[in-house]
Amino acid sequence: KTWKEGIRGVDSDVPSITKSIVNHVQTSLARQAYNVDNVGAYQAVALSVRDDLIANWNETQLYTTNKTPKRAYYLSLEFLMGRTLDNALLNLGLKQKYNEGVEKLGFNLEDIVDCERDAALGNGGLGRLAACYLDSSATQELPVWGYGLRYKYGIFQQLIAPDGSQLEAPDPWLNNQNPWELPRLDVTIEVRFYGHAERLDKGKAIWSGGQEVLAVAYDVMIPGYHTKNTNNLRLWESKPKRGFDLDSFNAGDYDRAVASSTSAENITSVLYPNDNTYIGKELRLKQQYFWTAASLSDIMRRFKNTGKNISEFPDFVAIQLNDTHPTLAVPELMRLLVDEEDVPWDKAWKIVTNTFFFTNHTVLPEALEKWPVPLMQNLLPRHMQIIFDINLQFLQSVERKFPGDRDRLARMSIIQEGTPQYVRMANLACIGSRKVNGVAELHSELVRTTIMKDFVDYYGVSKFQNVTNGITPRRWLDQCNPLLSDLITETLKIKKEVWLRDLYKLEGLLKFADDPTFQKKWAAVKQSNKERLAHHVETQFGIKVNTSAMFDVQVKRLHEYKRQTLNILGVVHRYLTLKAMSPAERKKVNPRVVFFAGKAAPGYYIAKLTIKLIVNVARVINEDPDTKEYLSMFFLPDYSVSLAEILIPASEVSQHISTAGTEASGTSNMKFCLNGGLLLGTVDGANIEIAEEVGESNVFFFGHLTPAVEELRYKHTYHPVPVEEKCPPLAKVLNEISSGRFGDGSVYEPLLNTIRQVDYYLVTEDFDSYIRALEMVDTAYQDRNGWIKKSICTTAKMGKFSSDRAIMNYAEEYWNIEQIKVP
Ligand code: 26W
Repeated sequence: KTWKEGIRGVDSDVPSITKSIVNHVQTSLARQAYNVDNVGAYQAVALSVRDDLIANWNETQLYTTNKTPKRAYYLSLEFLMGRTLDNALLNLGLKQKYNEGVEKLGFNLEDIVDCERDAALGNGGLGRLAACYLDSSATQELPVWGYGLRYKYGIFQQLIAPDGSQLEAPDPWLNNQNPWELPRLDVTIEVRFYGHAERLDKGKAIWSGGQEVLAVAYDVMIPGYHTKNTNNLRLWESKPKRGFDLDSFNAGDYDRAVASSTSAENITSVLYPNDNTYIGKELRLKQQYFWTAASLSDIMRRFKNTGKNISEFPDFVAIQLNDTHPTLAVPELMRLLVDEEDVPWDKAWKIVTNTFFFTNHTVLPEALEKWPVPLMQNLLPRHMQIIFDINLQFLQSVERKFPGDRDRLARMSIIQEGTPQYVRMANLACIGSRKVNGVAELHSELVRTTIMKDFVDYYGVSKFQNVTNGITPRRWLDQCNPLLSDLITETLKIKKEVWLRDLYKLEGLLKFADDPTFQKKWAAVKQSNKERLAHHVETQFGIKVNTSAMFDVQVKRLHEYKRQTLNILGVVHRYLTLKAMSPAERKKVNPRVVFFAGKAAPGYYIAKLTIKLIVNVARVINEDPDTKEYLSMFFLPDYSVSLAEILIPASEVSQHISTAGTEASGTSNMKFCLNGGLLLGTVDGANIEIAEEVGESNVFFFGHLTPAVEELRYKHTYHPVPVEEKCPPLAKVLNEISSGRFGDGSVYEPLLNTIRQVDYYLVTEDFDSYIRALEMVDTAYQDRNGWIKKSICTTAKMGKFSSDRAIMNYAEEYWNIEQIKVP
């Protein structure tokens, strides 16, 4: 008996695969077989794979529905899925056969795979984490559904103008049809906005009037790895309830009639491109309510179909809130229970607080969502009542526990007083949930001691836990780095599917860490991935890259707390040092290529200026005949999941250098290390746990620790010391930039002044130790075999960071759901 038993499609042979592809070309695409380009071939191949996914998905859903187990729902405003075809082929074990089949038809599978557009319905870490968790839920055969929005436009496409400015273009990712979704035009839900709420007795109310829009379901199939189990991601699209507003139409006001339908469609038009910065736009609140209302109504309908009693709701439904974005689900479930199901308030509250679980992903104050009460009152009058009622009961109970502590009440209140008042979504999410978790040990501790401190005092510490993030080793090793995956399989002498499902098995590599033949093969894989990246960069951007230099990578959203500035200032420092050397001295230097990529929020001025600085410094140093052999730098535009899949396997060092205490976890740090890249970072987020696993001698740590940060910031504000005094080498770097060495220096003053003045993220405090850490990297790299050994040992110890471990943690500790084997 093999894993293939009962899985639809996995036993197809090559002739039946080619037949199915040709069939789709002629029927679904209505094209002639001799008249197909790569894009057409991609569509036909995708449709052919989709047939198998649908069969498995159908059986899974049918079986699970009949079995009526407890289910978990992952509510996330973002799912950063990337491409699907390659992943689906690997999960179904069909890659080899499709390779052959496609070849027989005169195509190349890699080229076909490259035709797919990324599904980029997310900003960064939070959205990609949701995608990894879907992969792991399906692989672990857990009854988990994702719920999100089907944005017409994903994260914007980033263009870099010749002067280094970031430009944003829309991402119409659905233009060429999306074979991976199943429109469920029969699953539609009405969602109300505005109107008025009239209180009845016993805490109930009637909400009526206002505007009604329709939510239409689109289902995305999520295949598990080597299992029939195929889960569902349900994305909602907004539609006008009637094509036009009859009243306006009758009044002869055609424009207005059409405008109301446009406003309904606008709700799911575009993903908001802010990451870690809250912007209080009404349309964003509309998105949040539209999505939580549609999802909860769907979940409630599914629960009621089981015929269970409403009090059993939490025994059959667990809902994970991915950050505060879906927090309206708390008052919405109260509304459904109290107003529509006639459940008494207290009983309803018990159901609610046993259903929800809340994950916090950031402690940055500017990221915490708070909505103006007048805005919410107008858009969601009934929810505002419910929130005030929840708050009143809650504060009364706090008052009983801590009598007379007015400050505490003010801090814990869901409502922040002032003009206007605000609804604090994190407080509401915490009060409405059974458990609250952070995403790495340090971060969870910060949640307990800073933003949630009062709540820990009130509820006790056991409500506040940790689940360290994880990544799926299917996409982030097997798919993106097939050479390494094969080398590991051949070395461990166990089947690939075994270690890909139990990543701790990678520890078996440790005993080969000193083996010279293995080391040689390991290094050859890295070299080949460096060449793959170089080839990509050359064909896409027309830039030549020196593949014998060390590849040093920092790719992530541009943000001051992530400190791309530290990296670029370090590069300038290195450049100045090289310039001051004699040619003979330079020959001893380790050549280095520094890659950057990442998007800046369109309104984030300082982040955009950082990109401009990187691009313009790169222009100068890449052209300098004295140094270009030893140091070059590239900003790769339009960072995406697909670009990450090429960059990560090619990296020898990657940088995760946030100010201590600011990066909740980071997940790309795990991806780089899994692919044998070494970590250069601060003592922050999941870096700490990575170091615990791989050993401190295998990472390059630097910088102040979290407890020092607050005190240093205080000093910066009240007893500032000029950078010339504090850190002369950094002052020199800043002055070189100001003085125009990399183009008009005045352009960069606002950026440089953030460092010269308050320096909130402590670049001046960490610069010296950062430069020393870079030197340690150089020294370690000179010892070729020592370096390769570190690389092997790093990969070998990454077992903990599989998202399978993380998702099982949620399933067992929080959701209390069980694995289901579809027969
Ligand atoms: C309201 C604006 C906004 C938008 C997105 C605020 C906050 C967010 C996200 C929560 C930001 C985010 O993606 N956080 C990242 O979450 C990852 C997954 O847990 C962590 O690995 C990153 O460290 C964290 O920055």
